Amino acid sequence: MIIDILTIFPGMVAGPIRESIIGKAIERKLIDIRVINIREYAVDTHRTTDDRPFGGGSGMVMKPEPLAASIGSVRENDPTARVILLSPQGRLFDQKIAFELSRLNHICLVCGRYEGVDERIRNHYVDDEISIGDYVVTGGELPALVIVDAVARLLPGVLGSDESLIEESFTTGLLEYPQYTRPEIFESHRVPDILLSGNHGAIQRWRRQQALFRTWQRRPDLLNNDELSSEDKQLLAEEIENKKDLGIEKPGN
Ligand code: 9WO
Repeated sequence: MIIDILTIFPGMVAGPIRESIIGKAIERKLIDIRVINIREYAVDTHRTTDDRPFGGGSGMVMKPEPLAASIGSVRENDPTARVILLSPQGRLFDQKIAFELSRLNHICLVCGRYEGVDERIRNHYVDDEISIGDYVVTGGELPALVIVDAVARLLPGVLGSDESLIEESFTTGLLEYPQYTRPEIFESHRVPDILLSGNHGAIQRWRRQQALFRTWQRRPDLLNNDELSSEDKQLLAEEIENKKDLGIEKPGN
């Protein structure tokens, strides 16, 4: 897979990519990430990438020409590349979109800065617009890194075989069950007995029940009741009763 990142701050993305599992995936030629400085496509003597908004108001807007030229250079060597603008107005990124992108041969992530990009870029140069969430950041670079990380780890061979198995079991659409490691007693708090029992059937059942309960308690939006088996419904109902008896009820925060 080829991932192009268009930015006026190439240093902001180069470091994190080099230092992560993505760096290893690049060395192993599983991904090719090219960081392109939009400023190099600005033709005036000062290499200007921003200008004042028509209609007045504060702040600056990304000029269309350098963005158009840099996107154009990507498209002309691969017309099939999916050009994606990172923007608070985009569709909300989730694991389903990560899978969708991981199936493409070439994506081009365009990072906005200042108060935004000229609307004509959005309308005539961009194929797709993605947001990583409803909060204000100073530009698209960190959101682009989030997407690169989430997509890269889904490519065949990027994760080790152990991690790939874990990945599969996480694709349940539920939150994680509670995890413990040594010591058995930490600051007087014990690991649940069942995890020390050696009864793998009982452990599996407990983990499934915990995952169901946590999801019900903290992220009910992720629970689709129609998709739960009758055993899942029973496990969840049982745990809701258990926790009620302990005085723990919704909401979980
Ligand atoms: C403005 C805004 C207004 C109300 C609620 C949330 C809001 N977020 C923003 C905002 O993030 N403005 C941009 C900051 C202006 C252009 C440069 N910035 C930016 C953010 N580029 N890309 C993002 C971004 C944010 C989240 N997901 C993907 C990209």
